[in-house]
Amino acid sequence: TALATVAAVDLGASSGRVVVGAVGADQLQLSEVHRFANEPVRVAGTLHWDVLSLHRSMLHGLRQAQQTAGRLDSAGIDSWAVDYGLLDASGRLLGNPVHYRDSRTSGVMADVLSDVGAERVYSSTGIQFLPFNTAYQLVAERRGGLLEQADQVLLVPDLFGYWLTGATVAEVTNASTSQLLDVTRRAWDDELVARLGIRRSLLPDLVEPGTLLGEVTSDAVAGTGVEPGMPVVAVGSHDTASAVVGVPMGAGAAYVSCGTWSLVGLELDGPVLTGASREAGFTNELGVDGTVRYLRNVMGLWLLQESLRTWRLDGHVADLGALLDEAARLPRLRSVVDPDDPRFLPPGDMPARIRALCQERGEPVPRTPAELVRCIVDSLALAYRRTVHEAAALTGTEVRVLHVVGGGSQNALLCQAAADAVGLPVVAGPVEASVIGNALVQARALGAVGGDLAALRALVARTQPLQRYEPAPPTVVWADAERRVRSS
Ligand code: LFR
Repeated sequence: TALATVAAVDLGASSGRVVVGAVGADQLQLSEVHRFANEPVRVAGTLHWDVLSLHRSMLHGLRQAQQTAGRLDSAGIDSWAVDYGLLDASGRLLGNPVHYRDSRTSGVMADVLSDVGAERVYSSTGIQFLPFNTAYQLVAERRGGLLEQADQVLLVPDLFGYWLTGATVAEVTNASTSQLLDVTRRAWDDELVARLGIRRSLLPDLVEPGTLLGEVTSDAVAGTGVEPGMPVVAVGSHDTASAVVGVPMGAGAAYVSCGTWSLVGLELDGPVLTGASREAGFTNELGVDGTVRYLRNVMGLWLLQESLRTWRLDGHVADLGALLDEAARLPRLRSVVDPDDPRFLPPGDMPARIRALCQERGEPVPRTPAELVRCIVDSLALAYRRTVHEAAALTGTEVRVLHVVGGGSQNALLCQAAADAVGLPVVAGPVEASVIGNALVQARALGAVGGDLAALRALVARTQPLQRYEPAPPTVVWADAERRVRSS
């Protein structure tokens, strides 16, 4: 039977990777050929992504992939959501793409919502109100004047796809995070776009995952050692969309896609657009095969990543493994915070911010790095508990197991805390769920594997190592801690 050899390019907020996937009816083998840091750069007061460096790293990875595999049947790209590049009429990049954690959007969402109304926006888009959604970034961009000169807006994975093939499209799973799509029709909400003062012609045609974008042009790879002519397939180009394809779940499952963010929720057949859902902060992002990712963004490992960065800047040797071991020996739930406090969003001194919030809330102030790590892990687990319970209640789902995928699935302290907090078994893995979802959608488009998401997930479950964590017997401590965090 057929075997597809594909390159999956997965760009996360803190690192990118190019992985060769060999995918067949009973085979799913991955080999990472290139991994690189994704470090934002602040220039003249604005926080940018270094897209050219990412592009060069991707090309380097594709060359490695072609050399390792001999020949590649296709490539696919996924990345973090909401951010974009602007192209002028001749297809050149206008300005340098801005990071969603930049402060240029501050106050924009409140302005837009007082104008258009949260209900109007949510009942069509189903997207949670995050200040950095593409919609608010474009309004900020309009105020800055650059949007007038632009001809097209391309979301990050679509921008890299364009640079490889010349095709300008908007892949729908990622486009849905813009908060400019009608989630029910899976189409741009033209009326909303107009009300925000965004020219409709800026937005490219939508494509579903599995669509062939085109072939790598010789011009795109001149002088890089990459062979032109390779097909590029649109995958679930939102990293979370690809990750959810890679969750080896069946009915009754919730998931945490645990990387820089923790995306916590369920897969649904259709959106939930009620007022209760809007107020609880749930999003309905579009998924592969007509599905909906019903979830909430929890601040995630960002809190740990930024704490480690702060300690290292201060000249400390901060080793995550050692800190987690030390934290595991400390009493749990001594200090907890709401990880989604907006003050944690921008880059900066996370330990100081966490201590300040503990102080304000009357929580014991964590002093040592290990105490802070314990506080972060417990606070994340507590947020997972609340989110899983709310998602179940809002959708009328009975959740029986929690899957944890992504880098955080390797964090045993967090996985056990999640099992205990939610009161359900945790199945951890795969680590590279986004890469797997990316590779599977390509392989299916090439005809090497068939079937629906259930069949793709069964292949993941058969081939990937998974680790199970049983919940500790139910205690009241998590419920008490939840009340502590939520009391005003
Ligand atoms: C995860 C993710 C989230 C999105 C955030 C910002 O990497 O894609 O799904 O909300 O990054 O783009």
